[in-house]
Amino acid sequence: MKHTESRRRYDFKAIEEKWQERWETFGLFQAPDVPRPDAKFYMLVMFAYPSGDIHMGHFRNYIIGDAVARQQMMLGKDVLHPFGWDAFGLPAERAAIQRGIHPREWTQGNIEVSRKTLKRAGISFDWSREVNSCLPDYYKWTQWMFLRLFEKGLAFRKRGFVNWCPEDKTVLANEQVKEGRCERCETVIEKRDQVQWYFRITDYADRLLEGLDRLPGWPDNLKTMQREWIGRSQGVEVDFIVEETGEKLPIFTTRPDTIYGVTFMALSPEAEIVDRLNLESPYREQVSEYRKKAFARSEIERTAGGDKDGVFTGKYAVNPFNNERIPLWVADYVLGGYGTGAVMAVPGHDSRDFAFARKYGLPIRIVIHPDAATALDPDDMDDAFTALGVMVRSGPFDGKIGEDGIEAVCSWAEEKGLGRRRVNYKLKDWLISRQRYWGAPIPIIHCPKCGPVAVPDADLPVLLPDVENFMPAGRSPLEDVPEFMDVSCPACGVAARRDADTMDTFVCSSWYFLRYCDAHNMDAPYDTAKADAWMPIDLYIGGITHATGHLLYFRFFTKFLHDIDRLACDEPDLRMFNHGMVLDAKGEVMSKSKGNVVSPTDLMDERGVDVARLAMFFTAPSEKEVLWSEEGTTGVEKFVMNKFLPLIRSLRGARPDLTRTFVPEDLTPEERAAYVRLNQTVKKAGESFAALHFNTAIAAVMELVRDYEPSKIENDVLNDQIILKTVQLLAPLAPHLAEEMWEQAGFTESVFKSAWPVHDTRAVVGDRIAVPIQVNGKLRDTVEVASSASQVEIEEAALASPRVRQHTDNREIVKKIYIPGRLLNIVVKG
Ligand code: ANZ
Ligand code: ZN
Repeated sequence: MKHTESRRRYDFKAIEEKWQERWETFGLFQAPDVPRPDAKFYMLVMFAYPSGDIHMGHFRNYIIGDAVARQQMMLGKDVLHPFGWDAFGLPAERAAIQRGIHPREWTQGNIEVSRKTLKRAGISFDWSREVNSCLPDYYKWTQWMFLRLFEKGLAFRKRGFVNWCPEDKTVLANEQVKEGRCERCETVIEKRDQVQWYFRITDYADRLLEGLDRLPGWPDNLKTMQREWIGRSQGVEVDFIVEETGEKLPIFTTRPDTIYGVTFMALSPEAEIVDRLNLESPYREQVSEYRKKAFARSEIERTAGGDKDGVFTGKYAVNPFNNERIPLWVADYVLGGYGTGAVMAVPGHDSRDFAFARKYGLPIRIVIHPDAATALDPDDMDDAFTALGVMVRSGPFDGKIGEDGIEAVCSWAEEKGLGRRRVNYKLKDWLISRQRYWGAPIPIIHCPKCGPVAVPDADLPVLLPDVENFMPAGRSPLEDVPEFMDVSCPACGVAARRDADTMDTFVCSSWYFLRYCDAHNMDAPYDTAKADAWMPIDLYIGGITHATGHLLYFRFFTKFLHDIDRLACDEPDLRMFNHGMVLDAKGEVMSKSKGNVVSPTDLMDERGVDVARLAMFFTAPSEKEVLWSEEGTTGVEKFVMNKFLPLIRSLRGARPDLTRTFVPEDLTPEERAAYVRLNQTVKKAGESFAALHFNTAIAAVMELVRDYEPSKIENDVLNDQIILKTVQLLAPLAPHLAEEMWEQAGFTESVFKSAWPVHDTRAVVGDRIAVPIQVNGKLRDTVEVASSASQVEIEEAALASPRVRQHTDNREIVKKIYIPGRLLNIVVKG
């Protein structure tokens, strides 16, 4: 009962509406066209699939970005904090099909609902820059991007085995296949041989790798995932020779030092050379049977541990190093899309080859010994010896060790024309065409005379026609729309057909962050000067699920646009933050498909936006998962009602002086303690915000407020500072309440125009002080020492700091200048 009463004490609805209206009227979140140099902050959150109203997971993601954006405003930055809709693509289309309405209608409806909820939550988005990827004024430029890539040969068509989702009836990029299943509907993927459009992201593989080394603000696990996905591996291609036909059969190996240990070769079922081996009965039938079976298996099944199988072809090839006859097998542990799709099998030194050889009774030959003193016997082994070692039974290479052996074999292969050094990547070119309706049409016209011809820029956008039937049918529904399909060739004028496919939505999301910089440009995707002024992104918040998809693609686009002089930076984002998931009370990830979503709207209706926000922030640091339960809100709500809001009544109405600092002599011992406490809290909150650990900022402020006793503080300025700085520190987290209190305190401008509190470094931390340490006049670190510490002790503490030592080690210290309690400057020579 008491609870309900206390809740009535503040009319959150009225306060929220009042401030949201004012923010809008004053354009508080409207970013300038071009920010002041050195004072910009680009705060980006991943834009949303409009697949329904937003749920707790989105809510959490967006309030984190909001807190950062608002704090950056208080830090004096010009902030760009935009939002938009990733409106094309499978999820929207699938949901629309389930409900039997047009994807456009369904998408638009969801956008309206979600936008309202986000506004309701008080997120400081600059709505004047809202983008929507399914509108022609946006996808016109997605098509423009395609054409620029096409001009440079980076958008191209090729035939090959592609991932096919039988449920969605479309091809998928490698990045959209998770453990052999469609990422969206979890159907097992099939392989189909088809002509599709690709972006040549592999041309950028090395730069995408190298760039990671220049991204200290990216989490290590994310960088590792990208490195492994790109999967650079250095080796050599050696040409084996097919015995009967003399055809070259190149293999890729990272272990050329084992080449004298080859006892069979394994070809992937996809390898075209199998068709040219002139197989004889019964091998022909067996191989054909086996290949059919293999095509039906997913890549994950083929490469997982466990039984490896294959079939003998009845044919042989020759090892060019020793002219040995090597039997040719087809085995599906060899993948069609990697290296040359053929492997020289060395059972003695490769585990998969070892298992295969044991199964089919093929010889195992040891050609590497762990060291000169230890010999291996295949009969005693139950797995291959895979480490580097000493080459044996390897002709002229006997005795070569490890990397030297590898180098020697590579050089020999190149000198004798038997092969060439090669770098391979796991990364594949990005398959971007989709046989689906709901996407940006590919701006290409197929002419019987000229081949694929680009739609001229002046004819963009190629509008997506309204169709009755958008059901996926294994080919693009656009093929059945003659008004769309039948055109004349832009180059020669003869009757031609449009490309019927649409682009993967990940193409739309590869450049949206640039459109935000100049969202209404009618003549270009964005103005380069404006984009250069805002880019790179200072902080990007989104899910780790995009690690090897979107987060690679947007780096690729950035590098490409940099290369064609459309962008100065070549990495889009300085700092990446992957927020934790929101789980339901049972520990399951909240998601629409699981039907366990909790709506933030209900919570906001019941307890107010700011309590909802504070409760979410308070549960966990931003990178951690959150087990959401509404009970957690009660404690925060009590704090707001009983402690935070009433603070304003203790203001003394002294002329607010927030920058005034105090020296101990100004204050009574009790005040001194309170002053220290205040500054500790300010410092702690600043650090917590930097780490996006808003839970600890809230905890620190709660303690400050709990221990605040107005009766012990005579100094009016100090008293008011404690209250007003508390309001400021919580402002980015509970913005409506903070504004209201700030106004009640007599300020006429928004609290977000006030300066974020800075702590007084001289203020004691308990009985400790923080002393800034300079080397040659440059600030290198701050050390904490007892306030009574002597100069010698402070010097010792300074020289123990690794950040200071970086600048003093191996240099002569010529003098130390100490201003008691304020500063130590170490002067070095050399
Ligand atoms: C002979 C050999 C001997 C190998 C040995 C390894 C150890 P990464 O590092 O992933 O690039 N390989 C080559 N193409 C393949 C394909 N299409 N499908 C499956 N396996 C393939 O691995 C390169 C190694 O994987 C190559 O080196 C090859 O086996 C195999 F003691 O060649 B190795
Ligand atoms: Zn033509």
